[in-house]
Amino acid sequence: MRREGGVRVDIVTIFPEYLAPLDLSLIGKARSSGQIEINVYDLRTWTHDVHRTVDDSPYGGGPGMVMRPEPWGEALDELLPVLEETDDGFSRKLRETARQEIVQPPRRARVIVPTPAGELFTQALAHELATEEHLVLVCGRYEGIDQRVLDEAAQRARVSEISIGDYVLFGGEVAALVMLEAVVRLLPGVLGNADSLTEESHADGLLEAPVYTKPATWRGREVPEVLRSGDHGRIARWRREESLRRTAERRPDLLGAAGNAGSAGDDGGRFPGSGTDMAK
Ligand code: JD8
Repeated sequence: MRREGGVRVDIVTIFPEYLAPLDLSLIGKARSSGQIEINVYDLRTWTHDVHRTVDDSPYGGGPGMVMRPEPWGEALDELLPVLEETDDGFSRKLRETARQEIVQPPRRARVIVPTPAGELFTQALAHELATEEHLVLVCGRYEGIDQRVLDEAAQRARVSEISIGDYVLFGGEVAALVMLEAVVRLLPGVLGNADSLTEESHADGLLEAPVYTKPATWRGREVPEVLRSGDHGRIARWRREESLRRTAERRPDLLGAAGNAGSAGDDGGRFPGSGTDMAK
């Protein structure tokens, strides 16, 4: 049962078993504690022929098959709240109920369509999706889904086509798992200590520093002395230095994006564009 303020996530796919990992670990715990309700649906539920057909040949020719619009249309008819148009995007019906209950009318559902042709998924987008009340993940296969399904859904929900990266997968299920894990861990109370949210990669736009634990010496390899010094100021500076060094080496594109392009702080200019003030 989803608790007040909990997030509802509906996932539609022809391979429901692909989403089994959502029963595990912290996402599994968040589900059983009601912080999040995740429903996985088999698209074939909304087919009516003996072969439960979900695909057909592409108009205009070309390789592979395309997912038929009808099963998706019926699925989204069932999962998306019916809205009568009002000027500010909230349905008249929902507004009436809201007025009676004097609460903020519920927002439209957010339909997420994983696709290699989508906007790139980022930590910032994960934070945005973590504010949604109702997410509907549309997991395609084959060459993709008839575009009219998304155009139709946009009448009744905010539709976002999102890619998890510039490489090609077989379908949307793995991408849905990636996005859901990134979003669920941002929900209040899911992560043991929320602090770790602030110190991690991409939280401040930089890659995180290397991490170590006991033993202090392993196979002749030492843990950096600074980390065993107990001097939290030195440790913080070392970690910042390591973050900048790694980011400059592996993801220089992030340095600019980390909002401190160009201003050469007193890091001796070792991180052009980092502008970080290391002295403090
Ligand atoms: C959804 C069908 C396969 C894609 C022909 C291969 C996301 N970053 C990403 N890479 N690939 C996907 C993705 C691939 C998908 C579907 C997402 C549905 N396919 C298609 C077009 C080329 N086949 C993705 N997010």
